[in-house]
Amino acid sequence: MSKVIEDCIFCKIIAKEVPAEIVYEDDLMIAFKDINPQAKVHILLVPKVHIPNNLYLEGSHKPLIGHIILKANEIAKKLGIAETGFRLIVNNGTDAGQEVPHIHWHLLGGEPLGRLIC
Ligand code: IU
Repeated sequence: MSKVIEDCIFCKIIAKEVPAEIVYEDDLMIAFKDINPQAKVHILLVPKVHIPNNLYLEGSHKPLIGHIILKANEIAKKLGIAETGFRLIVNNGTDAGQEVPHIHWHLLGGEPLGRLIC
């Protein structure tokens, strides 16, 4: 069981103290539906360990990151959005609009998402 960080909503979801529509879970991560979806399919992929954002990742997290990225493919397939395409996004810090300081990957798809200028 991961340590619950006080006032971290995602730690509370992981600890089942706050409900969420979970689509996948294992020892390392949880995936649940975003409460304010920005696309037909909008899932958040969240490691169970509390890492505030990308800047806090360390070498020891490499297997965890690989695991989450590969699970994104599986979840996209399971939800039927793999063939039509999807986007994986991590917001880091204020300018990126990060609201929840527990690293997470947004998995978006199920409809055309528009083009990003990058
Ligand atoms: P961000 O990258 O930190 O901005 O994304 C946070 C997301 O978490 C955002 O899309 C919220 O709608 C979503 N979310 C949620 O799914 N459940 C919650 O209880 C809260 C935020 I607070």
